[in-house]
Amino acid sequence: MVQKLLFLLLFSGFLISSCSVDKNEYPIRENLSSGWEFSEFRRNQWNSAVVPGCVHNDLFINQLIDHPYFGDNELGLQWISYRSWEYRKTFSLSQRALRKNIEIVFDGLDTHAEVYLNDRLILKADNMFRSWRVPVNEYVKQGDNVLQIVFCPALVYDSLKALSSKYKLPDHRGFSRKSPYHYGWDWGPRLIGCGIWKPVYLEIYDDWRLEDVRIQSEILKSGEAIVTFDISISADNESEVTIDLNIPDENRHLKSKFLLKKGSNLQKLELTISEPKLWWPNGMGAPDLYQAEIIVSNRNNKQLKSFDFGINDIRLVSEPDSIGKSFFFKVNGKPVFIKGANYIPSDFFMYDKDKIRNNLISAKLAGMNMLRVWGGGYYEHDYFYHLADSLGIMIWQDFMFACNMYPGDDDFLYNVQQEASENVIRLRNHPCIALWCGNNEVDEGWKNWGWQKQLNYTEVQELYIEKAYDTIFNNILPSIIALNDSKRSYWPSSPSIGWGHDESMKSGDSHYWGVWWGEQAFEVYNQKVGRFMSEYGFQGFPSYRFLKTFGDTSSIDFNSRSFRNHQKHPRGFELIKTYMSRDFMVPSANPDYAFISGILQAEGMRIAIEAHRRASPLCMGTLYWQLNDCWPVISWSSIDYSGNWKPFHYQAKRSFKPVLLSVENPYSRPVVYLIREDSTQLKANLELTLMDFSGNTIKTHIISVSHSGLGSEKITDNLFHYFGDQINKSQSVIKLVLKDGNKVLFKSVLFLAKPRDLRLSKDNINYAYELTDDSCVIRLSSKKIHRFVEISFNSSAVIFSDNYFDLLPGEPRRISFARKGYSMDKLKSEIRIQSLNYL
Ligand code: BMA
Repeated sequence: MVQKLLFLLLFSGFLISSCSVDKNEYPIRENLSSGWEFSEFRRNQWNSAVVPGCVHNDLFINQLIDHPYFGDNELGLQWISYRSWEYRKTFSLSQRALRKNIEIVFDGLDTHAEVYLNDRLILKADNMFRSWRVPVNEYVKQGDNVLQIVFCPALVYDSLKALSSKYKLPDHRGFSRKSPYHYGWDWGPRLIGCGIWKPVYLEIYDDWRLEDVRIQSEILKSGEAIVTFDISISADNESEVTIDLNIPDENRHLKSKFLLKKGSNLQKLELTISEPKLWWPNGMGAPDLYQAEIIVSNRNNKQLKSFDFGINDIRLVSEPDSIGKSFFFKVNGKPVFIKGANYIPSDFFMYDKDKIRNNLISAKLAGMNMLRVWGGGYYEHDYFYHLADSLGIMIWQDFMFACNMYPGDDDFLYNVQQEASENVIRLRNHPCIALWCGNNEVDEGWKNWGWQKQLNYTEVQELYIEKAYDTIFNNILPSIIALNDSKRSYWPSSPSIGWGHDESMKSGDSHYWGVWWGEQAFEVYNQKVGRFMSEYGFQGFPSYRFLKTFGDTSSIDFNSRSFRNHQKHPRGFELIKTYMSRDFMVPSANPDYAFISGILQAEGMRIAIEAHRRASPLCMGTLYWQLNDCWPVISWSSIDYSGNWKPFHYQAKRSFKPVLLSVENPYSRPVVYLIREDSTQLKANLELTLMDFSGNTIKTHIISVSHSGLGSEKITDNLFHYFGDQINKSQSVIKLVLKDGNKVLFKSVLFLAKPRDLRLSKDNINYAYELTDDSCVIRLSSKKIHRFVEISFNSSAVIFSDNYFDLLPGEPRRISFARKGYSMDKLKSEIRIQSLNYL
């Protein structure tokens, strides 16, 4: 019972949903999100429903099912996907609301839905990624109105389509425009639900409507910026309006009169800003934003839109060069090395702002400048992009197609076209958007995964499939970008070439899965470096504390069905163990196993990230798989579903530092590289100290170092040359300190043998606490060297200034974290400190 309660608390995001409605936007905006009921279709068993939401959430909050995330409940809940579900609500309209235009707007319906208003069909929806606006004047009346939505199961729709289609798809989910991951993924459950997943409301107005404002900026050579505002207004008839544009930060105000014609209208306003504050990504400068407000008005009507915009120029440079074809980003004219990760939905079912915020802030804290919104999830909520704008995180935006082939019939193509235009228009004003990408691993799948044979395609079917691919990814999507967001780049498929081909290391972006899927050693990452690494990864367990909430068992039983249900990769556990036994002693106790698994992941990913950074400028970016989880699971993520940073996230923060000393081949022939993001020249000293595990210096050596700025340079060959036979690999380390005069630019410690071969002492770690007004500080020290020191709380996830670090004798560490009301007593009773030494 206690477990269940804890589980409910942890997953409270599941229960809470929120929608933000811009109150100023329209004269009358009637929110229809409350008072919904739902029932299985024609069962007439009505219960209250949460909108925005989904059927699984509604069944759960009405205690009709157990929580789908808990244990192996998912497996017993598959019936939900095969049933039709019905939602209804009554709303009342006053005489005053019966204006010339009454429209009902659904920001998102998941997915195949028929909508009835007062028993008359007003809409058939078939795309989760589109919104729907329906004029309803002829259907509404003064007083009570009944809105009813019937959702038909996507699984049934997919099967029927498969029967009538010219060809089978590798996965029938491709027939529905619904989040691919709902059908199950190698890090997520299979729970194919339905529901009103985004806000629903009425918009009531007379005569005309301010539809959209498109903002484009251009930075001129003179340093000035021209900002244009394309204002779209739809009108029932001719009338004159006044348009006011206010930019308070600049103290600018533009006013113009405009004659509306019947139908669609476009009015352009232009503004020159003489010393613009540019939007820069994290690490390059501030993500400056301007506030703007547009008011359109005449005697009877006044409509307003207020928004932030940024002035920047982000381009993908993909050009033939001596190696193959480059792939890098230029921001405001400057090439930038991309550091980041792939993003999946932050919760399987519900929109959870807190989780999005925690994930994005964690990305920023780790030094990231880009996230890739991966094509198997959904186009993220507006909040996500607003936050990315304000944090300086660039967004690589996939269209929602992943690991499958797609139909090419007219209805499907039309649907895709509408979806793509709408989402490009919704997102294009965000300065964070860096790239539009057609799909995830569709081209790679078609060329390398053997679908042709498995599905026995005829030649004609193959031609149809290729034509559909070409139409969607080489025609429809790029044309939509050209029309609606022409300054931004489009990339048809990620990766551009599959990882089995040498060419993938020379051109375009690469997903490298030879490590993990191909079971290659982590060290292979040193060779397999392409021009831009947009995916690679390795799984790691989340904390043991969190694992214990996955199911009923008080300890983790790897063989239990309940626990295994939270590992979705068919060979996940085996692969972790195989890799673990290569570098670590495999622990028998479960808490230790979880700890080592986390460190194993961090170590593997350190090798990958640093290999990519060392190869700059040949390689110009690294986006690991994956930042976050959408439910409690063992996966490739660096942040678990509860928001806690795995050891990997702390390592990513260290490996993404703007100044980094990175060592290749530490155990055999350590070669040191210096990576800097500053473009100035540097002359510095590298102090090398060979020491034993008690901190005694065996020998020191100083190397003078010069670095020409921006990028990676080798600064010394084989470190072992400096110390010769004084090295005892299992009992000594080399400390590296990079100094500019007395200023320490970077400091690290190099272990010379695999963790399992180190002769670490079980000597104590001493620690003391200190509370300030807003933070807690832990001071740690030890007489012997400690590898991978972990600080954890028993019951709360917090972000420490560092964690899973090495502790050197005579070099105490001071680790801080936000206090969040923790008392000294709580701290003392809940904090745990351990390291590899104790295992
Ligand atoms: C990548 C992703 C996902 C998958 C991951 C791990 O290729 O695109 O499809 O979850 O691999 O297998």
